[in-house]
Amino acid sequence: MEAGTPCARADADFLIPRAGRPRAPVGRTGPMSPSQLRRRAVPLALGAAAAALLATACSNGDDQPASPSPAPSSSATAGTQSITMENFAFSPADLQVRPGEKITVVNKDSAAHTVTATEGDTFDTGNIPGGKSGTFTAPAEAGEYAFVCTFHPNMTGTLIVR
Ligand SMILES: [Cu+2]
Repeated sequence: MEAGTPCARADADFLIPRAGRPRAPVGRTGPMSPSQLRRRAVPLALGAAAAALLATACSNGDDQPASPSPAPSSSATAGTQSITMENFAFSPADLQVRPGEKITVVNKDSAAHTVTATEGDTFDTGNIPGGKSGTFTAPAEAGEYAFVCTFHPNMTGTLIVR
């Protein structure tokens, strides 16, 4: 079914025989013969079947397929940590990672940026051109490591390793 197709539930509802629907005139021709009963029953059965089909197709189209496996819930898996550079700022500015964890750095600006440890040469992505991404590895020792973009000293952040 195409996305956005209106649900046919209203039509299906229309097809469902209702208790309140006017009945065929009674008493004019006397009790109905078995063949008359059959003729009268068939359209109703078809209508109910069509309604059921429509309802089924409708619910199948609207509902997401039931997924037996829930989405992974672990957030500290290696390789999932990332820093985004956007509008000349790091996001998040303070990132907590595990020792030795690999961190992806995505530059969404057009200008080049870096993630460079302020003290020593603990970690450094080097030049990440605009629209590109890079990686670096967190220090093995726990602690808080300030970092900066070497091109834009007002771009600062802290890597918290624990
Ligand atoms: Cu920069």
